[in-house]
Amino acid sequence: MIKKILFINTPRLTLEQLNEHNERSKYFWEVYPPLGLMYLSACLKKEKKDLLIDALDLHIEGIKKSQKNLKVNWEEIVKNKIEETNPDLIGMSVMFGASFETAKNIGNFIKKNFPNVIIVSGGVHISGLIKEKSNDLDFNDFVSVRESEKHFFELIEYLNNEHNKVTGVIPINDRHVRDKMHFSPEASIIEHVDELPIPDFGLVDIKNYYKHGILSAAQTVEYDTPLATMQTVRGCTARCTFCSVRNFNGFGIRTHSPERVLKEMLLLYEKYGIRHIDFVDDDFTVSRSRVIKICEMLIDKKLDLTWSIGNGVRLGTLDDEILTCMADSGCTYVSLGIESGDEQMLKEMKKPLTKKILEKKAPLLEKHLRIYYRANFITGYPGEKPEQLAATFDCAEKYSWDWSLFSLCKPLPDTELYNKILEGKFDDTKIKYSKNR
Ligand code: B12
Ligand code: SF4
Repeated sequence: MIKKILFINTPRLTLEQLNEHNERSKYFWEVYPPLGLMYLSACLKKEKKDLLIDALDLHIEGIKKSQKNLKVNWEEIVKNKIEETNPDLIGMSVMFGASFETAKNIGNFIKKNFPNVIIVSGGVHISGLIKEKSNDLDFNDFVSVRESEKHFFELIEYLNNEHNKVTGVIPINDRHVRDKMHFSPEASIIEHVDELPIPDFGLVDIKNYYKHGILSAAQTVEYDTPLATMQTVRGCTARCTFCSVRNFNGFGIRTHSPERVLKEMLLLYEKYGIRHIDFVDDDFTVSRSRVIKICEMLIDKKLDLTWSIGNGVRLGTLDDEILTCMADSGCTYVSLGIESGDEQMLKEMKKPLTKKILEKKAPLLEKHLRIYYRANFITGYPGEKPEQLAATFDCAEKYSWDWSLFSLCKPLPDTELYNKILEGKFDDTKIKYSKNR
């Protein structure tokens, strides 16, 4: 019987980084509240009033210790929390390749020391690994794939013998499985996202996250600004080969209504004292009228609140009116997925961008200087030639982005690029790919 659940957000930081204790580590970390876990918690709390839910955000707990110059030891933090909360089930969020090794070590530690606790993982990275049927997932009893509000809820009901059908969950062993036929691996998509409850922002001490680090939009707000994130769109119109969004969120695109967006923002503002919200959406500007309505409602409210789009906006969706409206309503920062300055490379990446769009839209940014623009570029995409890389650097210089960020291409599990590499469709004999970055 599941009466107590402990959620664990696995850290992206290594012990080496955290135990360095240098001056930089005092304020330089990125601290994103665990939004996915907040959604799961809200769904359960709405329907299952007797369930006790607690959370351990190991990412921020590690940072807090490091900031006090204390040695960080994941196992010690996890052990103390399990002894304090005595959970029947632990739900781990494994979103990044960078957190996978730590997740695995913690999972194995729990399995060994608390063998009665059921371990369930979910999140983008672990969802991407499931097809590979690797023993690396053995620390789990179950893995829930993709968006999991419905899957996790069904699993809890299953474990409590309330029904016999679970979608989107893969049993890793049969310890708690009555019949394998009860499980179907296909993920179910939540079509009408406004039906989802508002995330349980109180699951962690969200009010105080800003005291330990920043969001990527930090250069546009004071360091003492209380911060939070929101997701208002699920999915993306594009299908870039290196990105996991299409395979993870499915082909459609689902947006929250402007009214729901405002309601969530007001809750963060009024109840939790948040003064800057970063939208982690993959396609925030997919609907022009939706964005304009959100901005107008914010302007009407006259809040002491700024906001940003820290993940990535499609340049082609921007125009004078939308940028004016965004800036007037408090937008301070926009991150843009440019990726390459070479037409052929953009085509290969299936990026929804052409040189024509770049030439037409990039100069707009110079007119809207109240917003800080970060352009994201990918270097080292398989097959990229030196002259194509040079075109990317030219593009970074040519337009007036405030910050050009260059990343090395890292094929992520279950993306088109990764799958092509596995199928041997690239000559990658000279490249060493890592699953764990
Ligand atoms: C915000 C964000 C960040 C933040 C940090 C976020 C954080 N919490 O720590 C920052 C800006 C720091 C960041 C950095 C990077 N990011 Co990032 N980021 C995101 C982004 C845009 C939003 C995450 C989010 O809040 N989603 C919203 C919540 C609601 O969704 P969710 O967490 O997935 O949760 C749902 C499910 O996954 C599941 N679930 C989650 N946890 C659990 C737990 C259990 C028990 C269960 C059952 C289910 C479950 O249920 C939830 C509800 O449906 C995602 C893209 C995306 N759309 O998700 C990329 C994404 C996670 N990032 C990605 C990448 C690649 C990076 C970088 C490597 C980029 C780079 N080149 O540097 C770096 C990481 C650097 C490092 N090594 O540390 C990839 C990860 C893919 C992968 N397999 O690793 C993503 C998916 C982007 C993409 N399109 O490919 N990122
Ligand atoms: S536009 Fe951005 S979020 Fe959409 S598929 Fe491409 S990289 Fe992913």
